[in-house]
Amino acid sequence: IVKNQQGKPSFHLRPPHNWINDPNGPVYYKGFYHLFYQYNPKGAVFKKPIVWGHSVSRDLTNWIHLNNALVPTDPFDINSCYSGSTTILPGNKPVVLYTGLDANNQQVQNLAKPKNLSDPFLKEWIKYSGNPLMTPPKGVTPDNFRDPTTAWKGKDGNWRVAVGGLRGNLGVAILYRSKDFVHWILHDDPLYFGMNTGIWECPDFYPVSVNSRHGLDNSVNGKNIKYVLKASFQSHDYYAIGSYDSNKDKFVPESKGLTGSTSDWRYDYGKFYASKTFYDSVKKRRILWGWINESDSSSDDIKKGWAGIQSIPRQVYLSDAGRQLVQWPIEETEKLREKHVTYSNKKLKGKSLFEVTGITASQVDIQLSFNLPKIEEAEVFDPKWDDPQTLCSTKTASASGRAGPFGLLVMASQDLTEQTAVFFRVFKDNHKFIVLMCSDQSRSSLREGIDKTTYGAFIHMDHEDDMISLRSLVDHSVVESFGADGRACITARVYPHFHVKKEAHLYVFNNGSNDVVIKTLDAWNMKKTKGN
Ligand code: DQQ
Repeated sequence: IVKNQQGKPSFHLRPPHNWINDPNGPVYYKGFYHLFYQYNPKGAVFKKPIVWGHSVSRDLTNWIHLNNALVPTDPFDINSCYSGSTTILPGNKPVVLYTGLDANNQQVQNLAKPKNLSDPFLKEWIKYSGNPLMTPPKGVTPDNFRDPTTAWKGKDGNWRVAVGGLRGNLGVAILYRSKDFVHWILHDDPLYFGMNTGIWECPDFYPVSVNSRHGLDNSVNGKNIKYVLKASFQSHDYYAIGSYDSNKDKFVPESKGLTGSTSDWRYDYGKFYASKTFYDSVKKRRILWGWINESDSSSDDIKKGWAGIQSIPRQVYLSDAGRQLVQWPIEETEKLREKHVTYSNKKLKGKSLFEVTGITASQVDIQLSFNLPKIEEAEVFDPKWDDPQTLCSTKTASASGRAGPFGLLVMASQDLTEQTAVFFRVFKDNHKFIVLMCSDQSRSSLREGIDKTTYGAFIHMDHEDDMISLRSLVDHSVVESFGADGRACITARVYPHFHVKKEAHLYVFNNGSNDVVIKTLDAWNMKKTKGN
């Protein structure tokens, strides 16, 4: 039997054919979750005109693919409908702000409303006749002005929205204000900016609760709230945590800014771009979606007839210490689990490997917690190591250390000639520990012409943490990994050759000299979802 030869996902969202990229306008409305996305209806490559594809779901896991929601029709968007966001206006009325490529290929911001608010599918959209609402302001070139955020209401009752852009050498979140959602006035200063980052695409700005995992509506006011500003640039989604000065309409980061350096926070240290959050009022949580692009070549994609995946939706909230965000696959993901295997208190001796059998390793959710009995023997961290990705590329899964590497080999062939290693290595740093989390794709496929870059992230552990957890969602060609309960995430794309005809294997390994204890291991087969 030829199994899933194209690496097509079974429980990640994407339409049956063609190219997709950024998630757009996620929203919950009358019983359905909506996700729109950048879509080329004519092929598996990025090519204008781009439209808004549209899928709906009751549970964020099974999807119905609908007709395109926004397609180029008017001078203000005739060359493409680029990214944008939904805002729910008072009276539960969703509206969309999106970027149009106008007749001169200039980037402008447009408004669209549902034709029929009694249709929970929101199938038809009407573009406002007065579009565009915003054109590139002074100092911003016509091709550097795009991707409006969800709007939020200030204390004065007026709306605010941020649009991504480039002004001189500054990546900017350009701020506008409006009383009526139609007339928008440019604010002199941006909400925030970054120096020499290049254009900021797909900004996202939202409040997070300091003392709860519950999400907050974008327009919330009150105490115990911090703000997150995310911008997409240089192929990554960077975020900062800070406060929002609503009088000056400025974001003030509390420590790290948005500079594009290896010390900035990232949602994901692998493939994950142009992401967007929305507030789910039903379950009172904030959900993050990101675009995961292919790592094979464009001619491979044309052969496959599809390219691009939306990530598993992730709940986002502030970590206990409040310094960073934590991400975790939404709880609905657990409903897809079927066949289960489990182990506990299993010792993994130095330089050993064991296979997790009894599940379908190409479609699995696996969760483990590791404990290191002699953690004080870990090697000392060298402060010169500032780039975890580089460190993972030199300290690979086969380079033995004392406390690690240990972790998973996913999408592995039986003879291990093809394997993707997701693993940890622990270092001592004064009285604390630094964990290096890696996803090593260098041996993921015998095929050539695939981007096999290794990814890495640092996780700072407190002395009390004597356990480190790892969860990986493996779905044929996509591996989404969550380290230390979601404090570092790495998403990778893999295209093993063996997968065409044979089943994948899953292993746990310890290549360090010291023993590691698997406190718990749970692995489940994942169901194929509707829409796949
Ligand atoms: N993708 C869209 C733009 C956005 C970019 C075009 C980010 O609106 O800036 O498909 O991936």
